[in-house]
Amino acid sequence: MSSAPEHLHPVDPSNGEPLAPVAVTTAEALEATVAAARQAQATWADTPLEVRCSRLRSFAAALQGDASEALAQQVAREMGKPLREARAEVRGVATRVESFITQAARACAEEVGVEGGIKVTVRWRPLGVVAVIGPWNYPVATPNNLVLSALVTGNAAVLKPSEFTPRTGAMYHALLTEHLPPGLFGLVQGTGRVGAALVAGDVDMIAFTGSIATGQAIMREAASGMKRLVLELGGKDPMIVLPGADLEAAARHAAIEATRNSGQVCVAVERILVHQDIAETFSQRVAEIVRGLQVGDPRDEATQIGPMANARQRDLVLGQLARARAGGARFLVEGEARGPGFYLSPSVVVGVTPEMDLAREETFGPVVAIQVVRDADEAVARANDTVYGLGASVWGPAGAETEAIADKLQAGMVGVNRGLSTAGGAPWVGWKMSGFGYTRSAAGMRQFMQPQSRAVRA
Ligand code: TXE
Repeated sequence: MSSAPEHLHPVDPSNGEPLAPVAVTTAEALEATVAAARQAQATWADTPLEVRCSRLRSFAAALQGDASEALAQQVAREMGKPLREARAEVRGVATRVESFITQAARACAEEVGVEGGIKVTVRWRPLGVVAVIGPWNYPVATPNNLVLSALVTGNAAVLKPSEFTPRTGAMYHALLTEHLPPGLFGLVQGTGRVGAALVAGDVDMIAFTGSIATGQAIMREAASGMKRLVLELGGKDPMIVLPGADLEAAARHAAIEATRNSGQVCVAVERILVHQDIAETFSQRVAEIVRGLQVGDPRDEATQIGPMANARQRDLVLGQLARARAGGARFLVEGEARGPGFYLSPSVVVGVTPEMDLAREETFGPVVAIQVVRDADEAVARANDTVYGLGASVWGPAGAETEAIADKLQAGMVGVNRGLSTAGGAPWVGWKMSGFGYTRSAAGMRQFMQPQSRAVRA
């Protein structure tokens, strides 16, 4: 990293116009931010859990009204998320605080046992400073999950937002840091270079959401210091649809969850595997719903699909669509790119085959990609034929038979006749190359902690 002043140049995805530049953090400032976090953490670790929780509660209480609306507007401006989705993202940050607190209380509880005259206590201690490196697709909710997990368990956190959403990151940081001791939650800005410098810095853990390639780079860099890792990486979530399913509910889920946030969702429906006996009816209904989706300016209240977040992502999706067409896929709905800005309206593609990159690579775009299968066994085989394993869902008759199919899926989070869910304190977790470590749930909180056993002769 250089010490010369540099800037990020974010762009408004709805019109391609430059937004105000954001200064990149210098090497010296990064070091000072991490050092301040480390110093503040020593006191924070000894601060009772109830006090830590009350700080988070006051953040949640403040994230209402004007503050909440300003943050949602910023998300819409910087990444093109339709305003009503952006509002839901921000609202979720405030409402989820209580569940972090509940899980942290479970995670921090000491375990005591006596055996052979020896009293053994297991204490869960914070790791120290957690580097949080965020993506652009949920620029508030995703870093927030990692930052709150770190803080509530007694760690300090230093956030590097995505270079595509730096101001959203800065606004979130300003709102939360007001409720915390000085220095405990730091912010650095920049591209992957700054991210790499943060990983290499004096941090104890890296909590990351983004691409597999970056996750691997972080893992390599972290190896020298044996730093702890929680990585949430890409996904290629399959949705299996079988005879006997509620086809209307399934079609609606497919259409909405493949195109929400322009498909730029970690657990979007990326692949549909539909049984041959219902494929035609299902696909036509999906197409009908998708045709009714409102594409437009993210700040327009009626908009359901805004622009894609950046030109690179739009072009990646257009490339996958062009190659699918060349490979013989058919478009029931033809997505169109238009400017100014990075608009790409949704597509419904049938005749997708397992070799197409539309079936193999993460698309992260507004595309419903439909493959036809002979039976449930073929659906399961294709669903699992991937390096990814984030989410999955299976739609069929209610009961044990459909649940038995879910048992065979290699994904961290599986939904049966619905999308996946983290209700009831379930973890947010990927299998195979979709993740390493996990969050939410008491066990997820413990990823941010170190168990320490103490044996005392009675
Ligand atoms: O990810 P990157 P991007 C997938 C999705 C998308 C692709 C790229 O397919 O098209 O990833 O997205 C920082 N050391 N997902 O560009 O490049 C970088 O500055 C440390 C899946 O956002 O991985 C940014 O802050 N940090 C997904 C963050 O890492 C580095 C969610 C993510 O950047 C770094 C998001 C380095 N060497 C994207 N290099 C999901 N499914 O959850 C970059 N960064």
